[in-house]
Amino acid sequence: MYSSGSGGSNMAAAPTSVVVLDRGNNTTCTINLHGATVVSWRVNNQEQLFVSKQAVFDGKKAIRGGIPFVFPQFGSWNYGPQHGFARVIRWHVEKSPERLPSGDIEAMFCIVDNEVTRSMWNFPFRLSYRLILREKELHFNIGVYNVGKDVTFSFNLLLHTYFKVPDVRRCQITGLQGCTFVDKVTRDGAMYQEVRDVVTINEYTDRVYQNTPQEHIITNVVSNRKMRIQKYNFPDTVVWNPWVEKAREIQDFGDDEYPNMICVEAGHVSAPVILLPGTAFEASEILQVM
Ligand code: TA6
Repeated sequence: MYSSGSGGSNMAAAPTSVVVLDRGNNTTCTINLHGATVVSWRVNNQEQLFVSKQAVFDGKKAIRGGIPFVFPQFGSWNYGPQHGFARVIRWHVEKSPERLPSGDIEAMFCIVDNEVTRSMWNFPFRLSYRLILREKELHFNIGVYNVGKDVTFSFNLLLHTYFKVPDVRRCQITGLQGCTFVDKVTRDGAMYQEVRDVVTINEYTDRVYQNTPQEHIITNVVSNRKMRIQKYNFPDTVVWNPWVEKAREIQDFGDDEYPNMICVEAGHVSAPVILLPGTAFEASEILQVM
């Protein structure tokens, strides 16, 4: 189902196309074609994702919240915008929402290289993004194709997921104990090791955990339930909360919003993916409300 409109809470916006997967039972997933950003995932009418009240939908910058698609660069980039171009360009609908025999809803989105992307990153590629909405799960399957014949390219890939939480100070994240991480808060570029069995957030946090396990659980998400993250071919996990000081600095983020979100992001960012001509890279993630 297509509808024009912002696909987010801020209605005063330039119309962009929005695709809605509706499984029934007030279980839906809404994708804004600007960046193929998932801007809403409702399970039994409970919104699982955080979108800032100050998010803009003018098609000019990344949507602040939901699940921005980070490619081909994670972090600052000399050749283009921070976190790459995928989250700020318009995607195509490769397959409109369709009910599968299982009752789940599937849709596919894609981008291919064009003069805009080549002006920043001069490689021929195709990026395919398949979403499946299940009863209490959202599945993401990503394919990156090097459609060239003679040039190898490398890239980062990450799903920058903003989970909605009643109070981030009550959340616990499992599966990070023993992992090394880069702490982008200290910016000393040093490697640290996580000693806690569960990671909690009580200050400005911006960490890239490396070679993390396939599964994380976040406690005390919406309705005090748990969110299970399973990831495949995403070796890294980024944990971010801007806290007070950074929240004030981010224009499209409310000063009082940081307690109500936590970013736990599956990605391939510590080392780039190196893709030979004519080959593909696939990664997937499953989010499950427990
Ligand atoms: O994923 C964490 C992070 O890399 C932080 O360093 C912070 O910059 C955040 O992404 C948001 O970045 P953005 O470009 O969307 O403001």
